[in-house]
Amino acid sequence: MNRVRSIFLSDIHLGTRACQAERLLNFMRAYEAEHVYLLGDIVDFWSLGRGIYWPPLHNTFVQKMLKRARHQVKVVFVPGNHDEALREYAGSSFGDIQVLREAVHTAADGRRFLLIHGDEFDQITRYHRWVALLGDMAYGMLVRLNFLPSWFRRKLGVGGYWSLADYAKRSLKGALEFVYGFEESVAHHVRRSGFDGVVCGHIHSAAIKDIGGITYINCGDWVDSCSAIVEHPDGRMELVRWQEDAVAVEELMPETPTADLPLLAPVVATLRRLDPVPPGRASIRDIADPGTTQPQR
Ligand SMILES: [Mn+2]
Repeated sequence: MNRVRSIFLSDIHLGTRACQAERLLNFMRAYEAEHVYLLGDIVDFWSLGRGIYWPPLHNTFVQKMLKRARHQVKVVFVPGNHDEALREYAGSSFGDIQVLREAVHTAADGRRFLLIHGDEFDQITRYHRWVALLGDMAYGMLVRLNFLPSWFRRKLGVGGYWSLADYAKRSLKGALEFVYGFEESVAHHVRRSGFDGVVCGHIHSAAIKDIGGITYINCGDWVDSCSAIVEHPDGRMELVRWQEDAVAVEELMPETPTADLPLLAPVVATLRRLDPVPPGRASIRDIADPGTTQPQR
């Protein structure tokens, strides 16, 4: 058992099949802390809205959090965009879990951190919510169902070769630009607000780095990278990548979804126009079943 001062988690996406609840529970078993911060997208209501998926392990995580909160651990929950329905409960609490729109954490070394989910700094989810929602479904479809691209190309009468691998490679540059832009705008905001640093989530890209004198920290996610931030008793922050073997999977599938949303939106629109699909094929509504969707940011 590792004793740390704080644990920071985000983007767990309970309620989706992609959520790595078992690994998360193993991680939580290994760490004891005075503070636990849940920084958004803990429960994926977007996915649950398309159908309920709630296995026992997801329930176990919630129960464990409530139990820790009852036993003198300060548990704070800052809702994200996938659990934004809970933002209206900011200021109240679930059991002993405090719900806040944003929080401030003073580290053992005196540094003051702003704690947010971060979607307000994502230009796409902020200004084009419908694109984000459609992209959320489209991403899952494209990742899981390889037959789709060739199928809709055939329907459209467009020739040529299209592969997911090419698509992922082409979008990698866009993904990097997206991550960079997000980190910069978060750091800019935090600097102006007078904090020493920020702990956030949302983009599923874990990091601890200095951006122009600001300590930028991102918790990552529990969908594929399985990462968390811990604060040691002396205030030192550490990025924990739980089970390094997950890295290979990350490399296969770059974390690009939000950056690709403008590209995916017409795809979804096209698929919708073509629905109902030929007999024997799943309809778009079946395809969008939460069981087959990869949650994103
Ligand atoms: Mn998010």
